[in-house]
Amino acid sequence: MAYLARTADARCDPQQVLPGAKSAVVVGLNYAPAVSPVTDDPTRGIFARYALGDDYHEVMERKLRQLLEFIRQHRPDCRAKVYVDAGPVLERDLAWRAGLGWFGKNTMLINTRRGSYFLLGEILLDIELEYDHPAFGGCGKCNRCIEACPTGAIVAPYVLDARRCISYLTIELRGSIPEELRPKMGNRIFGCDICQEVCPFNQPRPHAPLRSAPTGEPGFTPREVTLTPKLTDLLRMNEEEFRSAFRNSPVKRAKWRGFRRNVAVAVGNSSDPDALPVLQQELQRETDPMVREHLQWAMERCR
Ligand code: B12
Ligand code: SF4
Ligand code: SF4
Repeated sequence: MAYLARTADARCDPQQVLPGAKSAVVVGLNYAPAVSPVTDDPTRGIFARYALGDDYHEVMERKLRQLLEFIRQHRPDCRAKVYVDAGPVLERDLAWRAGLGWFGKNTMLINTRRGSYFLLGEILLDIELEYDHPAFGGCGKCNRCIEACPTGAIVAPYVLDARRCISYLTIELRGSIPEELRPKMGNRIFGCDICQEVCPFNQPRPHAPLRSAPTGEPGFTPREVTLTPKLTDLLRMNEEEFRSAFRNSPVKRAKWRGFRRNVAVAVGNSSDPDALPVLQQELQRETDPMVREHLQWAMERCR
């Protein structure tokens, strides 16, 4: 994630991204699914909630472009930049200032009424608007996320060591997963929501029924392949099947070899002796040394 350091100056100063910027319209898009993708069965995989359906970058950008069209009907000459995740923008900081939520100790932006299962996007504008106030709220004495994180990635309240985070290890990391962290990853094969699953602000209460209420966005409907799939079925997939199953899905970011690496680690963590023949077969056809090493590790564990 060296790009974060490379673009640090621009991230801290929207003027460098849009000279003359005066406002940011920040939006949150709910992605909570109607069914839980979590399973206790170690022979099945868990995908992060945001990755169950279509790629949110495209879904959100479409909506933001519509919003920009509306703004331009009123201010045709305004200059603007639309961003979802990928731009050099500190999205959570802007979202906090815009009143969408406050910072949890797990570093997520949390909305007291809705929880944290929402994604951020923004339109930077060179016009002045009526400004909202920063969101008010906090975790109090709760430390559940810090205690629940299996890899110890939340090293202090509000401080995340991304190198230990399962989300980084399964999505961003291109090479080998450090061996000491593999057993702690369980069956999370793409992203991780554990520090959100345990958060009281994601549990619906009579006074806050919107917390984790299912999204109304049809593009986020879970695909069959992302709902607790059998790990050995995923391991048997070929590259073409992977591409077709995850077309227009965030999962393609892990790339084919990264995905196989993740599944191999989860199979190893399942300690399932029935997976041995599949691992053996995959080892025979796999040519990538990095993936082979993870398959061998999984075989040791299943034996
Ligand atoms: C790099 C990145 C990651 C990295 C590092 C995450 C991290 N915590 O820094 C990794 C790969 C680990 C990751 C994981 C995830 N990510 Co991410 N990630 C990003 C990305 C691209 C940049 C974040 C960044 O700049 N981090 C560096 C630090 C310095 O920035 P920051 O956390 O935003 O914090 C700044 C301010 O917010 C503020 N601040 C932070 N903490 C506090 C505390 C207090 C008290 C105060 C006052 C201020 C404050 O100060 C910081 C410096 O200005 C953003 C998109 C974007 N462009 O911003 C998405 C983003 C943060 N990720 C997102 C999501 C959904 C996730 C995952 C849930 C995905 C998953 N299920 O696997 C996990 C959650 C892990 C976790 N607990 O954070 C969402 C978060 C939405 C939300 N409601 O908060 C974002 C905003 C993407 C989006 N467009 O929706 N992510
Ligand atoms: S996403 Fe998972 S690994 Fe990362 S900090 Fe949260 S609980 Fe820990
Ligand atoms: S689990 Fe507790 S400490 Fe962690 S973010 Fe939620 S309220 Fe805050």
